[in-house]
Amino acid sequence: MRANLRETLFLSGILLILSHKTHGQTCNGKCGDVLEDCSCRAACVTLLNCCANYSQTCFQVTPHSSSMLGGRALRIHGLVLPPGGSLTCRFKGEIVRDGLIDTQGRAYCVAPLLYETGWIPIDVSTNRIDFDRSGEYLSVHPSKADRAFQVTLVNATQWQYYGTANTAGELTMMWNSSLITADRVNIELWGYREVNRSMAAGTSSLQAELSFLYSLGKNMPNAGAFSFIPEPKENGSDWELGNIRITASLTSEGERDVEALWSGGHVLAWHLEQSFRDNSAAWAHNKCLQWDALEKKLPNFLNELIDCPCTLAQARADTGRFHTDYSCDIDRGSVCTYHPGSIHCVRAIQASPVHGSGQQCCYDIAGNLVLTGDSIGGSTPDRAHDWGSPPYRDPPRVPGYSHWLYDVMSFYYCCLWSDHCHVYFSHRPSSGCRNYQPPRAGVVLGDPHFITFDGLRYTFNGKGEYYLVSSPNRELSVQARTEEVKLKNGSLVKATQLSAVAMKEKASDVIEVRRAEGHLQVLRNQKVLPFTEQRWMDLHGVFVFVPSPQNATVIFPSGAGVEVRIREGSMAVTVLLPTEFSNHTQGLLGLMNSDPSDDLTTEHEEVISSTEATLEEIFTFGASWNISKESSLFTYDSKHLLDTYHFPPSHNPAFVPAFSLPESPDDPLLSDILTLCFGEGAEFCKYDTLTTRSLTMGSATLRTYQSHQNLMEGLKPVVSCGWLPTPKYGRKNGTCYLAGETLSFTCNEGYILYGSTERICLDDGSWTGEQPYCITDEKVGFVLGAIGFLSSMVTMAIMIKLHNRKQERERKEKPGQVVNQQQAC
Ligand SMILES: *[C@@H]1O[C@H](CO)[C@@H](O)[C@H](O)[C@H]1NC(C)=O
Ligand SMILES: *[C@@H]1O[C@H](CO)[C@@H](O)[C@H](O)[C@H]1NC(C)=O
Ligand SMILES: *[C@@H]1O[C@H](CO)[C@@H](O)[C@H](O)[C@H]1NC(C)=O
Ligand SMILES: *[C@@H]1O[C@H](CO)[C@@H](O)[C@H](O)[C@H]1NC(C)=O
Ligand SMILES: *[C@@H]1O[C@H](CO)[C@@H](O)[C@H](O)[C@H]1NC(C)=O
Ligand SMILES: *[C@@H]1O[C@H](CO)[C@@H](O)[C@H](O)[C@H]1NC(C)=O
Ligand SMILES: *[C@@H]1O[C@H](CO)[C@@H](O)[C@H](O)[C@H]1NC(C)=O
Ligand SMILES: *[C@@H]1O[C@H](CO)[C@@H](O)[C@H](O)[C@H]1NC(C)=O
Ligand SMILES: *[C@@H]1O[C@H](CO)[C@@H](O)[C@H](O)[C@H]1NC(C)=O
Ligand SMILES: *[C@@H]1O[C@H](CO)[C@@H](O)[C@H](O)[C@H]1NC(C)=O
Ligand SMILES: [Ca+2]
Repeated sequence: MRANLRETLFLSGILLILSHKTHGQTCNGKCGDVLEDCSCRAACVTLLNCCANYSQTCFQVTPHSSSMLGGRALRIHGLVLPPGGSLTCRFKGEIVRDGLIDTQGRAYCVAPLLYETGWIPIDVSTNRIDFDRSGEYLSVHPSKADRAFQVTLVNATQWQYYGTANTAGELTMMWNSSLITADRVNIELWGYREVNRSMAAGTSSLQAELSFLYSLGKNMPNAGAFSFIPEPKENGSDWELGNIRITASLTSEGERDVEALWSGGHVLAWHLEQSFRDNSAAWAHNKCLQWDALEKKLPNFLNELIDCPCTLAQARADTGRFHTDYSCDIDRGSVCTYHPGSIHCVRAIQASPVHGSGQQCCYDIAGNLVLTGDSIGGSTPDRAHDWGSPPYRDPPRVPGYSHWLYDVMSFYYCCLWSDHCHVYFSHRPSSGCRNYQPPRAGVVLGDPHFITFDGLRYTFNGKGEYYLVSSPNRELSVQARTEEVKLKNGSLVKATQLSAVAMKEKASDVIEVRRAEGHLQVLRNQKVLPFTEQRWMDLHGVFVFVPSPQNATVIFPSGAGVEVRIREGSMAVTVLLPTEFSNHTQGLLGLMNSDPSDDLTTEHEEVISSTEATLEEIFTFGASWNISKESSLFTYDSKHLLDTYHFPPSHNPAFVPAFSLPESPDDPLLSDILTLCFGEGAEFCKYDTLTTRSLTMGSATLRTYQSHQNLMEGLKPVVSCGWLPTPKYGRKNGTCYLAGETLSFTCNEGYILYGSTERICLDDGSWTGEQPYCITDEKVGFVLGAIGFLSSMVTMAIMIKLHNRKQERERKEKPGQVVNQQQAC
């Protein structure tokens, strides 16, 4: 806040004297800060108040991202050095490495090997002493790094199964030889493991370690391809997971943090010991049993996980908590190698708080959750979240690798190299969806129309900056800025539209998404983020996903998600909040409590009746939610923004909108409006067409409204009665466990069914009937013969009762949700 205030004072000063001269203070060690009389923030460039050597001191790098494995040379802008000059790079203030200078004097730092993702600070020195320049680069999950820089393992199946029955021969890898500026290269194997390191005071903790193991080839031609016949290695299973690395041959074997290309992480089947090659199934089974024993000792992480959405529609709509699992993505043709029978999978975005575990949810073509109880393609939870989790670095939170170690290796042991998948599934059962509650959504669209979390619709045309959602209790704030609508011919209208949203949760980075020339611009802590190399960013206390210049999703640890879209230049914002926010929201999107009547509660806690509110009263309500200057999360990086939003009151009292639109019968637009705007949302469409005098805008509003309706449709709660097993020696018809569904059961020939042949899932979340059992004629006969008819029937009845009671108890612990609507499977 101090810096903000100082900036304000300073900015007022600078604008008064219109001084554009540079200032004496330097940005050494201060990049991103605002100083007494000048600024070292990126915004200083447009505000013309940069400190003297800002552009030399605070540098950008190209490329701006690298796999967390490192090896990529990052060019430092604004720095040219004499050949033979000195260049030292320091990452995160602790990893010091020599930089590179090319023949033209351009300076580079090579991204180091890290076990974390996110923006990594770089300081640079040209005299080995003063690190007086700084910048940052984005370290990304290895599987999200630029594929062009990867060593490709040709025929992945052959690599994965090498040494198992019928898989042998030569292995081949390929790379783009022009990315290594050398005629000859070294090809190395690196292995990953997590080792127990003792710490101070007798404690110990696991540490991630990616280490050089041995070279597959030294001084080989940089031909872009390399083939070899792998040898089994003694004690190969000390390192079962790893990567290939290719470097220029001049670098010494295993030298760290040099320019290099890496392959993807993979299971090192081809490097395992002779006993694996002799009988891989037996070897794998043994490993699977060892893993089984280990899992039984490790803490239970399953009860910490969030339940999966019941339907594909819910999973795709709940973007604040679930995100596409790219290994099974309907938008990329549903190639689901590990999940046969599924067409789309999502992962819970946040790792679970204590264990850093992950949830995965896969859906079949009918949109139903696929469960491991029914199918090998079922959704499986992960002890370690594939994407890692803050603060990363320490197992099991290392992105990618921890997951491979805890969840993927064992899948190879139990499911792929041997036939004991039931062991794997016993520790990684699919989640049901009985405890899943869809989030609530509120939206702002068009010339701004609001639909609150409880579904109240209204239009508020204030000009200024307002709280869309404020939740003091959960420390979430989402602020919105509106600006006057400008017609094509340049004249302004007495109506406004959304132009930016800024948000923050707890101590997270501040994220702003704003309109810039028809697309979206995303800022993190007052600086524009580039999305040219990466669509996803792990930031501090927040994730940002920008799949296109028209769409951005901001995701907070609480599960709150903010979707920003731009269509025909018109911005819309959807805020999704999990039900934990109930009773804890205020602002323009209302008090979320399933009661629309109190949504027009002003900042002064005055409730305006939503049924009788006049447009003027709604305007007063909206104005009351103007933000306080101290709490503003916006970036004011132009004179226009300073003059329009920073200096004047947050709610501009001089701007009075037209409260009603003249819908005159001789308006030439009228007949087109009547054809365009019909059905639900027609009123928004009409309003916006008339205010903007543009059918395109009206149509954009209508489409955005329809998208919101589709979202609400997808988010409708559904009732699940929970999974029912297939009776042993029998069959179950159906794999959908939602209200209204019927499951039928039959027994194999020679068996008799006890219990219900049909069970129906009721709206209250319970199944009708009794769980069926299949029992042989002989067994019945044998039991009868041995103990006598009566007592055996009693025994059996008791057994069935006990079993049912146990199931009943489990179900009671996981009650079904409130019935709202049924979803056909
Ligand atoms: C910035 O200016 C200060 C003082 O003029 C100087 O000491 C420092 O070396 C400069 N830094 C760079 C990167 O040019
Ligand atoms: C991949 O390797 C497997 C096993 O060696 C082999 O059967 C298959 O033909 C190979 N596929 C290709 C495309 O080379
Ligand atoms: C190899 O990399 C160079 C330099 O980046 C690039 O121009 C070329 O297109 C790449 N070739 C292939 C086959 O990807
Ligand atoms: C690490 O060491 C500690 C104490 O030495 C031990 O209790 C713990 O089980 C070890 N963890 C692993 C994964 O080996
Ligand atoms: C393999 O492991 C055994 C027992 O741990 C050890 O004695 C031997 O030196 C190891 N061999 C190699 C090549 O690491
Ligand atoms: C712009 O167009 C609107 C309606 O189409 C009209 O009312 C207004 O006068 C025009 N303004 C200018 C400056 O031409
Ligand atoms: C962007 O948003 C639009 C409008 O909601 C949607 O139709 C489109 O699929 C989104 N695109 C991406 C890449 O998410
Ligand atoms: C919200 O508050 C109301 C009244 O105080 C209370 O009845 C209701 O149970 C609360 N809902 C939740 C989800 O906390
Ligand atoms: C703006 O917000 C303040 C509280 O932050 C409130 O006192 C003031 O009345 C609001 N302005 C208007 C015009 O409602
Ligand atoms: C399973 O149920 C479906 C519809 O409920 C029915 O059409 C089908 O015949 C049943 N299959 C068997 C094997 O009973
Ligand atoms: Ca309400």
